[in-house]
Amino acid sequence: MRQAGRYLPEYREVRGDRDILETCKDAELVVEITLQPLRRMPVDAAILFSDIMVPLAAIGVPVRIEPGRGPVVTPPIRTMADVERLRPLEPESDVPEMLEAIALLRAELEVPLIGFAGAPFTLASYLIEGGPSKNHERTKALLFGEPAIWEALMRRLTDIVSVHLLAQARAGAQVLQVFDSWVGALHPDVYRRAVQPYVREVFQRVRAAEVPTIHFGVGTGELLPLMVEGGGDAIGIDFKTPLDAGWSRAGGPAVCAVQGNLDPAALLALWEATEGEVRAVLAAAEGRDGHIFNLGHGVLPETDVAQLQRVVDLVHTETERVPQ
Ligand code: 1CP
Repeated sequence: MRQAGRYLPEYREVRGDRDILETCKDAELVVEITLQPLRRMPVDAAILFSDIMVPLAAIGVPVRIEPGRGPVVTPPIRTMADVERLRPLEPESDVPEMLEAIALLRAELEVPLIGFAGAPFTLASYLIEGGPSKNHERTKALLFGEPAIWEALMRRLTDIVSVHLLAQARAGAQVLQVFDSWVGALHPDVYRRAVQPYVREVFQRVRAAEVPTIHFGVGTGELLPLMVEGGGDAIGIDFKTPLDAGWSRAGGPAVCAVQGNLDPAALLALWEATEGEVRAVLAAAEGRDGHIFNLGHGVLPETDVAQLQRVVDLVHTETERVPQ
């Protein structure tokens, strides 16, 4: 999840006041930061240190990540002329450091490496809003009011995202996660019409990589069946949706695996309370195959590492999958 490294003092030390997008262009730093959480606890997979805005920065979109805020795009992208300036991604020349870091990581890691990208809608929302947004109203206004611009933008982003994911898999990523973090802002009918076709194309193109895929969004209780249709071997269930009900809505274990869904805020409580929440997630999964235990969204920066370590141990003990 986003900000995985942010709760670690060693991450803050390595980053210093360097810009996160600059950090992503240094293969050795990317390797180091990706490995940091694994040195602290025996999680079952590593997530590449990167950000969903990396491929957009790489094709020249004026984006920076503001500390404490997130991605800011100035000027934002709102006209057909703006959209036409988004050129295709050429991973070998645009994100060579990321590909190099993936290869280096594969040589070091004993657990699978997860590569990722933002989904077209979530990327579009940053481009159109110009930054993080609560209600995504400009994005929706464009989607409703300027369908030709919306379609052109989503087509270009679909291509960029697919090419970016396929390159990560070729470089060695063993799982690919697609973050459609903000898609929960949409009515299901709007999702079906204006988002799902593009997400489906991403998953169809990525199938060529022959690696498992995860499809994640927040506030998606109403969208889960449509997200499953969009694609992904596993569907993320956010922390506001009961895992068992969400899994049923997604079609159940015969249709897809699920990832989730501890409330990240539960990690801030006393251990007894945290433990109760972890056990509740495990109980909802009922030990069925196809449950990937995870947080229901990104880890909060103020989280105590010891709490995460205890959660990892508890999950391993309870699921009898303690690594050797
Ligand atoms: O090690 C890790 O943290 C994993 C690498 C990672 C991932 C998977 C980062 C680094 N970003 C992401 C994905 C990401 N980035 C998502 C999708 C996952 C999610 O929903 O959380 C999103 C929406 C972003 C955009 C983004 N980047 C935000 C959110 C802003 C908003 O709209 O609320 C923020 C705060 C960032 C900055 C960022 N990216 C990553 C980190 C560690 C940080 C924190 C800032 C920093 O350390 O400087």
